[in-house]
Amino acid sequence: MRLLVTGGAGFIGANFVHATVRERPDVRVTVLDALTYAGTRESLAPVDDDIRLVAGDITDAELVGTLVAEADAVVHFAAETHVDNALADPEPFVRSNVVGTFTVLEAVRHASTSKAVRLHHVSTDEVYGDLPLDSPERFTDATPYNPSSPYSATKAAADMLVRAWVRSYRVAATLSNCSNNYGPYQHVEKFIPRQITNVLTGRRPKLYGSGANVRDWIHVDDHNSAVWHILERGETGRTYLIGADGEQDNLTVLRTILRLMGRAPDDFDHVTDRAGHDLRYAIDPAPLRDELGWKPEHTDFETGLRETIDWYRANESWWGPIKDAVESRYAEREG
Ligand code: NAD
Ligand code: TDX
Repeated sequence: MRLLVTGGAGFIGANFVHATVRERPDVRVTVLDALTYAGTRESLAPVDDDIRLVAGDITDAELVGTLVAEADAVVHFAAETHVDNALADPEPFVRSNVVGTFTVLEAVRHASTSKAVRLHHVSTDEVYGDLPLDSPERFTDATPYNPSSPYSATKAAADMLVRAWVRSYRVAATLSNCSNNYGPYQHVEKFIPRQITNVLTGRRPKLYGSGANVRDWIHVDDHNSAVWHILERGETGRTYLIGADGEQDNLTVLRTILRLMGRAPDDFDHVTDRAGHDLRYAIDPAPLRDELGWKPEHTDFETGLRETIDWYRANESWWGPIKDAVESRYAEREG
């Protein structure tokens, strides 16, 4: 199989490429990535000799058309992904997430006139908006879209384009909406790596608001094994929700990090809350488990977190050079 992976130099995409090279020697991987601030060649260094990396933008119709024409399948991860950045400047989110997904869809549509091309579009649970705290309710594929932030609105728009291209042009696409990922190679702007690297650099971790907001954590390798399940066994046109029953409030996650890193439970700062901060996400992954037979393997969050802390400890060369700049930007916002 010739597989095109957009956004393969980012957090989830790089882990997906590593796992694919490790576990599927029959797959030839090409990565298309614009190498924005969030994507770096270093994340693909361990598989350098096994893949082709094309530095380019998913809004470049000619380039995307050429690469899709060479592929049997496309997994589309590329996007602007950070909610705080979207609040500060939404324009790149509209461009990469909406126009970029449109460009990928058009390339798949045109290539599909002469051969079969399978597309998997990677999306987020944030398209569903948020749930009340302390309710048993979870998102399902029947939950209406209700995005809160410029980030989630652009991901919702992209999902709608994919659904329309399936219905109108019979593009052979599946979609997935996953909950919050954690693991190695995640940008230090995101919650878990930010706090780990704050501790490692002698800074105090920063908690938005009271920390009561709940996220449904999944290890990145479990997200990626679900993507492979859907690519191989999923039904075209279907949306699959990916989650691993990992609900935790932010304060609890932060206290676990502090304990695993030998810090006192209150050794952190409360900072200005995020505007429009979604309260709670929770996924019901039943169809993925029952129909496609997927199950997560990294279900012990504390073990996964300990391994993630060890990875950041051992890989300061990967995150160290950007840490100060990320914290300076945060300091402007957080006062
Ligand atoms: P990331 O920000 O770490 O990586 C995104 C990658 O896309 C980067 O390598 C970047 O260079 C690339 N990119 C951005 N704009 C591009 C463009 N215009 N052309 C080509 N490449 C471009 O993000 P991530 O956390 O790995 O997320 C990957 C995908 O998974 C996204 O679609 C995101 O919405 C989705 N997702 C993420 C999470 C999560 O918890 N991180 C959860 C659910 C879904
Ligand atoms: O310093 C922080 N302190 C803090 O309390 C940061 C960066 C975040 N937070 C809070 C905000 C959220 O409630 O932690 C939670 C997680 O924040 P993020 O890591 O920014 O993730 P989130 O906004 O939940 O979105 C993530 O999951 C869904 C990804 O960034 C998205 O790309 C994905 O779609």
